Amino acid sequence: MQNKVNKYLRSEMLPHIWCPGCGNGIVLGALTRAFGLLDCDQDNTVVVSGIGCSSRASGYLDFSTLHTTHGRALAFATGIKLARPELKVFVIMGDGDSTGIGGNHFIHAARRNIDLTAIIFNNSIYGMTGGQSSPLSPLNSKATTAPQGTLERPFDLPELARAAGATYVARGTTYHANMLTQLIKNGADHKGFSVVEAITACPISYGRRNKMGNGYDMLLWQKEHGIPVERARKLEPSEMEGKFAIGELHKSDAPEFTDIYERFIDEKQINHREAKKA
Ligand SMILES: Cc1ncc(C[n+]2csc(CCOP(=O)(O)OP(=O)(O)O)c2C)c(N)n1
Repeated sequence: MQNKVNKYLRSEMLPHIWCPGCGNGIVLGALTRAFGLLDCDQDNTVVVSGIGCSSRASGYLDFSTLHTTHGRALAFATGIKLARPELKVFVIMGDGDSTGIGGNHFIHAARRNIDLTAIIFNNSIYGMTGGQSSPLSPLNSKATTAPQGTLERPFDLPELARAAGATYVARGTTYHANMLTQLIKNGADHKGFSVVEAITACPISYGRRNKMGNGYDMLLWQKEHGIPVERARKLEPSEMEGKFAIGELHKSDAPEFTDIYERFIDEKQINHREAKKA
């Protein structure tokens, strides 16, 4: 498997910039193995990212990649997909990138059900800028902008995605790396807007401030708090308190946006030709 996926990495760009204990490399590994399972063609796959530690992942991948502006990865990806619907487009974003500055693009990509696979590296914090709270920071967690703990409730990202119209929604963690690989692969196989939340550790800007230990301790935390969705659905809300479901959380069928758009263009061209003939 490793030989099969090495070709997807720009090894000349390594070593990566991530801190010791950061989980982003595990998400990148899962993503790379998912490319292998999908047998992705490097000439017909595009990886788009926003700005942040996690968004640096696109630079390590050997595809046509775009490292765009903060919060705008989905806008760039939407343009690419509309211009070249035959391309497979993956979008890498951080929790701040996707639900803070990019929250508007996120809900509208979901609303359109455009065929993109979004992977959200959720480290609960704005990592690159040193630890400001994000819309996914847990209630009462500490950040540079909330030294006594944030008073704001976080989004439940899968619920937000599903309610906005995403037709494939999953959540994995860096502890459950094989599951994460499979979730990304299934998301990419699904036609429509797919969202895979990857819970990842930021020991430096989040863990340290919130007394969660080092990268290893934070992986164990994921192991203890991530409950497979089949089991989570049988538990009482009180038993799920502080825990989160992992696995495929939502899957549905709905018209996909580039299909709708192409049909619309075809119809207009036929009408235009007929009008010219008459
Ligand atoms: C328009 C704009 N605003 C603010 C910034 C500064 N900035 C760079 S990265 C970042 C936060 C990234 O956090 P997140 O998306 O959670 O990704 P992480 O670094 O944690 O992976 C911010 C605010 C910027 N680059 N551009």
